[in-house]
Amino acid sequence: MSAKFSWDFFVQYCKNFADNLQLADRMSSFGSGSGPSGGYQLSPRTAQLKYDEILPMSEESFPPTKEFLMKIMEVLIEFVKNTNDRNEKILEFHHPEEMKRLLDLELPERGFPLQQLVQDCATTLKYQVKTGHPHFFNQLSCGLDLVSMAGEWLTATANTNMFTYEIAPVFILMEHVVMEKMRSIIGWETGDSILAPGGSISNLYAFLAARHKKFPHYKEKGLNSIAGELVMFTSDQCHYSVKSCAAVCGLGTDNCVMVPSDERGRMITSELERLILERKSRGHIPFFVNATAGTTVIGAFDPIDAIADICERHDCWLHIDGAWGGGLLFSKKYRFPRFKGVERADSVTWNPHKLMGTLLQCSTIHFKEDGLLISCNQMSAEYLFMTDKLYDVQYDTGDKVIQCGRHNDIFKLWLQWRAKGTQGFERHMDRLMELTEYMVSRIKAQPDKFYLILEPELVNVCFWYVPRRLRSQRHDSRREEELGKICPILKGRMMQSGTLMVGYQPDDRRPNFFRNIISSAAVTEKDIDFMLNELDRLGQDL
Ligand code: ABU
Repeated sequence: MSAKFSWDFFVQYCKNFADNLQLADRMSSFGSGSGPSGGYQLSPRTAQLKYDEILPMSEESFPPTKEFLMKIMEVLIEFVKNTNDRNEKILEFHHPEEMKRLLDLELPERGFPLQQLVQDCATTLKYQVKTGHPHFFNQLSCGLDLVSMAGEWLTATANTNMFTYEIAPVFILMEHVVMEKMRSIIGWETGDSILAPGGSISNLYAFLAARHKKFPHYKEKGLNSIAGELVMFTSDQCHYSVKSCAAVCGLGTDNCVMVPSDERGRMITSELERLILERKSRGHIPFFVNATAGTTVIGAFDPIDAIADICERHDCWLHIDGAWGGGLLFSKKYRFPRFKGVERADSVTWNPHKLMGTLLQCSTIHFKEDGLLISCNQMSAEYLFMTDKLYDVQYDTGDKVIQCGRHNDIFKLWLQWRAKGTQGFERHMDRLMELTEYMVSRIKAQPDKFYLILEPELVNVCFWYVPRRLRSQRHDSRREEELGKICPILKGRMMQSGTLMVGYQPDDRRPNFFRNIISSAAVTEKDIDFMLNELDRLGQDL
């Protein structure tokens, strides 16, 4: 793509966006209504129009079409404003039955007019959790990056499918550029990549490519082409999607061997080798090892370099599930030792919609070897992937994947990268890690109120809140049981009050504990102080 083309495209996009904002301002100041009680009123004439009286069905109707879309834009921008307002609640919680009463979810026989649709949008966002709120620490994907969001708006407007260059020429080229850049950050000069619908499916692509590489006849001959039981290995802290590959792809979950992890949640490599040898002695075929770079709960990094040595000795494919931790590849400060040896992997999953803050969803899978994806997944559907098209058909990337239609997840990432630059992403990673260190220091400074479970390797801070009655008790398994019971009650209070969201879960070593995630660019030290104080406010009588 030439620089000129992308610049024109960007300038035009910004102009349109600015025009729209001005119009929205004008409409608000004319008292057309904004905000939850303002009702987002359309003009009387436009309000009662139906969907078939605006574009594309009514060709003469551009003014009401524009008015309708601008009003929707107003609803969205108000949500953005509220999301970033620390005095606003994160959510207005209602139990499902109560929520059903509050919402009108009816699908009518005859369609509603435009005014009702505007209200439907406003009501939907009124009850939606603001995952971009600075006090939302609940999920791996937090935050609302506004450039990426603008990209998503454009994507929705362009409404194209990513299977052929024919219908998505700009986006396909963007995908090439961004994927190549991500591979170079991993440390590969060649290779191939694709965007997939989520980290779990990215991991599945890695599994499929690994099996295809070792058993190229599987594609045509199926199970009969493999004389023996295939076995895969992953740590007992891995994301469940790795085990799901074994179920989905015919190995059976008994052939997804869970390798024990150490007290920090990292795979014990001596155990990996022992288990590979044990399976080999039974005549099985170990072929795939998954190393996790950032486990979901604890944020642990498996020792990639040592695992790569074992994979080389036993001829196993090495996949890195960096769906969560992948963003740290940007950081010179935090990349090592966590990702040491990553360039030795055969495939890497990396989700920009997590640490990088790209809007959901944006998940990538990268392969060191070029050509494997297409060879593994190509079905050559003649109605889509004709080889005699007027352009170079290697750009018809749709035949590399097992799905047909593919959502455009690249533009929002490309635009975000244009805004931040590679350095901006590096700064973002360093900032998230610094905030995590700040949170740890604040927890350590209040040992009566909080108990840090382990020193984080990533932005997951795992801890217990200690209510007043348990503060003088010795910390042992009995106290942990009690602290575990506090978590769901305190989480319930957070949601009822709408002021804070922090996740909790048990793991195989301990009862419920809080897992706080700092992956939003909106968070500051003050928000971390707020979080700890609010936990104490909500929980001290427990
Ligand atoms: N795919 C893992 C997401 C889990 C979380 O956000 O907590």
